[in-house]
Amino acid sequence: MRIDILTLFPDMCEAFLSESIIGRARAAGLVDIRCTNIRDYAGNKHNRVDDYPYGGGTGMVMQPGPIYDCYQAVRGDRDCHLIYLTPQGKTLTQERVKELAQMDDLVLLCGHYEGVDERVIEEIVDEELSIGDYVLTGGELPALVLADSISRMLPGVLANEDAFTEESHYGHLLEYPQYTRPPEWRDREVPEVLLSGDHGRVDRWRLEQAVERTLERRPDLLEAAEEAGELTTEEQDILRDRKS
Ligand code: 9WO
Repeated sequence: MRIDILTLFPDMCEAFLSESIIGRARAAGLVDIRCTNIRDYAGNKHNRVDDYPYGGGTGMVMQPGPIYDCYQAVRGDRDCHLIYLTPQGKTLTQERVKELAQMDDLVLLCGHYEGVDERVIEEIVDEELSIGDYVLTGGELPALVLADSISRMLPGVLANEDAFTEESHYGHLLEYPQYTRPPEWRDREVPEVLLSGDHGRVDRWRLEQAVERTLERRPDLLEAAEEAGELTTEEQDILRDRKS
């Protein structure tokens, strides 16, 4: 899969994408992520890409021309899906991440200043996505969040394909608590069951913890899963045991 990020801050994006698991995945050729500077398509000698908003008001708006030209250059003759990261978009979900991970050519458009001229959004944007209800100074961090969430779903990117299967098993539940060495730290002990070596008891305990946490912190997730008939019989048992 190829992901292009169109941004005024390619170095900031590149710095994140060169590190850790995504950096390794790129080096291994598992995902092709490229950052392109919209300013390279300013088309004027002062390299201007923004201007005052028609109708007045504070700040600056990104002009349509450089964004359009940048996109056409990056696209070439490929058929791309262009996503604009904005608080006005639909909220990103893991389900949408999995669907996007099936696509071949994604382009992520990062806005800056007070926004982007509406006409270029109408002209080239296929989808608007938000990563949550807050405002940032630009779309770079949301684009990196999206690129990260998609990349980890690609075959071979995660060391253990476990995270994959676990995720589908615990899809509508929050994660169970995790522990590592030492077995005692600041008077806090690792739950005995995890040291028991009894995999059946461990699995059961983890599922109970996941259900307990979800009921406490995100009851909406369980309700939705129950509604959609997505609860396993084991999960239904735990919920029933708990109520009695
Ligand atoms: C800033 C601003 C200042 C004064 C008056 C109006 C204003 N609007 C904005 C604004 O929305 N700026 C955005 C900054 C323009 C598009 C890129 N920016 C952005 C994207 N901020 N937050 C996001 C974002 C994207 C996806 N999910 C969450 C947040």
